[in-house]
Formats: sequence, structure tokens, C-alpha cells
Amino acid sequence: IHVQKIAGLRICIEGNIASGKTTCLDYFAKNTSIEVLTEPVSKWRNVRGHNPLGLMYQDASRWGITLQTYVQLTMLDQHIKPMISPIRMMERSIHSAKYIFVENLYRSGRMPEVDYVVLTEWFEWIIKNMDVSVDLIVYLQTSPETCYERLKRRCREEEKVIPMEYLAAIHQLYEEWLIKQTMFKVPSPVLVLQADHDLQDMMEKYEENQDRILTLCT
Ligand code: DCP
Repeated sequence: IHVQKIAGLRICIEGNIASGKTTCLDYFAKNTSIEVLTEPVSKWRNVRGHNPLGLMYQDASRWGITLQTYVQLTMLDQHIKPMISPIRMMERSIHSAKYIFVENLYRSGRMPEVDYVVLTEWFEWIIKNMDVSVDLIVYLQTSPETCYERLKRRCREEEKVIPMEYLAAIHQLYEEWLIKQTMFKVPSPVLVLQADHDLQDMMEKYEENQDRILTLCT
């Protein structure tokens, strides 16, 4: 790769819960020109001894705003961190936090309108005043069934309560946002990778698509 030509690129890996974003990022982390930022999920599970992720799954109406306010902060922090490599890849983004997760809580009636409006005001302020731009979104497109299987297998304590319908709703919103592109602003071009395949096949797919990914955003 001609690194100089494509310096300062920001790529976000997007997809449903347990769609394999971490595996994708692990693959690209081997490339020394790429700096990989993983999703700050450990922070969402422990902020000064509190677990807003766990609370949200126990009672979304009460704790959805708490978790999503903190997600928005940690995502903003990731977006504006000075880049230390020519290419940055990050897991999800402030955009999907708002358009997928906050939207889902609101649409399913589990976030009061006032919470949604306050988060939206914050989000719009950030978009206007901070640089959270993205050069390419890689969308790992899965079926909700595949994610459900993977979720059960990995057994993260907080996620044991997630039903199939929750993954189906997240999937639907991702499709609306990145494929149909009818609802919300898409901040960059989108590369769609079918991600239902097993780990080994996905690794090969990343290898095949590596150059495409890096040239698509130039
Ligand atoms: N989450 C949320 N609201 C957000 C972002 C994430 O409620 N705005 C939740 C969904 C998951 C947990 O946080 O329960 C972790 O998110 P991911 O699914 O993105 O992380 P994974 O590790 O599951 O990704 P993958 O399995 O694709 O590597």
C-alpha cells in the first residue's frame, strides 16, 4: 500500500451484536499501518464500579438514557483521539450509537421522548462542533439468527437476556440505515461484506477485500 497517499483514513466496522466485528478488527490489527480502536465495552460494563450495560439490559426504560449518554461520550472520545497511524479502524461509531441503538430504544417504546430529545440535542451539537467524520463504513451484514447463535455461544453475562427479536430489530435498523439509506444520514461510502460465514472463511474474505477497503476510502 502507498501509505502516504491514503494517510489519515478513518474506517468504521459496523454490524449487529456478535456479527464478528472484533474478529475483523483483529485481522486488520496485524497490519502495521493500521491502528485499531476496539469498542469501549469494558467501560460500559464498569464505570467507577457501576455497570450501565447490565442495568440497561435489566430495565431499558430506566437505564437506556444512562448507558447511551455514556456510550456517546466514549465514542466521541474515540473519534477525536489524535491518530497515531495512517489508517484508523474502529468498532462501531457515534453514528450507529445514535441511529441504531438510541433509535431502537425509542421506537420500541423503551425510551421516553424527553430522553430521546435530550440525547438528540447532544448528538446534533457534537456533529456540528466536533470532527466525527468517517471515510468508509464496512458493514458486516449478518442474519439475526447467526448473531443469536454466536451470542449464546459467547455467553457474556449481561447479554443472556437478549431475545431474538432484539437482534432482529437492530438488524432492521442497520438495513434501513446502510442498505436502503432511507432514514438517516450515512456519513461515508459503505462496503457491505456478507458475514454469516464461519471464522476461517471470514479471515479469507478480509484478506481478499483488504486492498479494496483501503482504496475505497481514498
Ligand atoms: N450496545 C448498546 N448500545 C450501543 C452500543 C452497544 O447497547 N450504542 C451493546 C450491545 C452489546 C454490547 O453493547 O450488548 C457490545 O456491543 P457489540 O455487539 O458491538 O460488541 P461485540 O463484542 O458484541 O461485537 P462483535 O461480537 O461483533 O465483535
